[in-house]
Amino acid sequence: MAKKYWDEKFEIMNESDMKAWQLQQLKQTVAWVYERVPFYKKAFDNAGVKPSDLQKLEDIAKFPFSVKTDLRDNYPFGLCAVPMSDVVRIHASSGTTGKPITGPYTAEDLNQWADLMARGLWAQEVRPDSILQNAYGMGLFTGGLGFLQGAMRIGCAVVPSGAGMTERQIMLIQDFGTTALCCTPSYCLTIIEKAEKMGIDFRKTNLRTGHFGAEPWTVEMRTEIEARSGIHAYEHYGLTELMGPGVSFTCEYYNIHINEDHVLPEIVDPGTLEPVDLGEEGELIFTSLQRRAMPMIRYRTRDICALRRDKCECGRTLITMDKILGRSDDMMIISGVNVFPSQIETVLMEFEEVEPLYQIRLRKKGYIDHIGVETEVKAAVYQSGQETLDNLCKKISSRIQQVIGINVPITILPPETIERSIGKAKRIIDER
Ligand code: ADP
Ligand code: K
Ligand code: ZN
Repeated sequence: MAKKYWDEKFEIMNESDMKAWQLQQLKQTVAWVYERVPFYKKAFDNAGVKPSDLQKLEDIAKFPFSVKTDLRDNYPFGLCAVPMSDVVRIHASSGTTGKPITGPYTAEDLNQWADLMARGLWAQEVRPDSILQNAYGMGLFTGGLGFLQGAMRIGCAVVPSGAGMTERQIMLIQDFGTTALCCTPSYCLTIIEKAEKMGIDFRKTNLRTGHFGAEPWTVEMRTEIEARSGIHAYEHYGLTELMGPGVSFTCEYYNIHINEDHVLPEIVDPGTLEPVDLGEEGELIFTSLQRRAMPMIRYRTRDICALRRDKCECGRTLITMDKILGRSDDMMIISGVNVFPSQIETVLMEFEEVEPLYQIRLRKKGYIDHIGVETEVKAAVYQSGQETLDNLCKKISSRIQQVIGINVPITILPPETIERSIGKAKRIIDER
């Protein structure tokens, strides 16, 4: 019989065993960086803590945080804990927000990463007889090679199509009988839109699962993808600083399980940096537990979500995280209200007339930030006259007012105006 879990030992480990495992790994990792990375030695010394202060898991709270600028200040390899002779690969972030973040790996780091990717993909129905089309960008970005290695570990037939050339993606799905599609959720929507224009229904192909990640997307967006393609839309989450994708993955119940045998999660209040309770929203913090080339200690991801330890029907005991509300970098303060693009997305997706395409224009009037939301509507709706469109804009505005509490003007752009994403969609156009 085929196994249900890729790594049963850790995926269904009970909480106390997991905590014991985490503590043991944590002690080793903290000592590892203290001895090898001057940045951490100095940071620990300044905070008056030493690796031996770590007696129980909660003691992690005594250790200093690390942030993106620490990586930038030590660019490119200042936080690397091993000599280059032990590094076998170096990835870098796509640089959404400035200079790239580097990610060096030892051979064992790569091995573990591949295994974690296999764990997630296995939970998402990928098997040796799957045909997996990997449309994440190949190269420096961790997405492409991360998914490739995980799929190879399972032994499925990988089609490394890379990002872009959308018509060719659709041809490959049809001709090769692709069963699993890996890409960003926004690129999947680009592919679906193009297929619809070509008169192709993915329900009539072998495509069954999508493995989406690398950017925030709402439940409403996921539902739209599933309704328009007939696939089950699974999710992956990760960041270059912590290896890339492979930090967490959804099971069939859409719960996002964190690979907590490899990364220790915490949630803190982004203002006070004090830990918050399970179920409470805050900034996600991770400490590497097994990585050796560049272990991160209490790394502030700037991603906002909550952690939960609820029982999941899939049987996995791995802690879960809520869907990411957004990055704190993308948080806008409008009329004193904190707004994330995902909140706008949720409202827009309530409207059947609206396409899942939008951008938020951020402007300054005097000292105050204002936003305007631009979206596209279905072609038929667009042709139905200015009055209809004006009414629709009013309806969307008043719904945003009701849900988020701010007044936002809506502009409906002509079809095909908003740039179609092949990777991470750009939601905010900052004109300040
Ligand atoms: P960059 O910072 O250049 O985008 P990364 O590829 O390392 O480089 O991006 C990691 C970030 O992408 C995460 O911190 C998070 O903000 C976002 N991300 C990745 N996966 C998801 C996901 N499933 N849901 C929401 N956001 C995600
Ligand atoms: K195979
Ligand atoms: Zn589950």
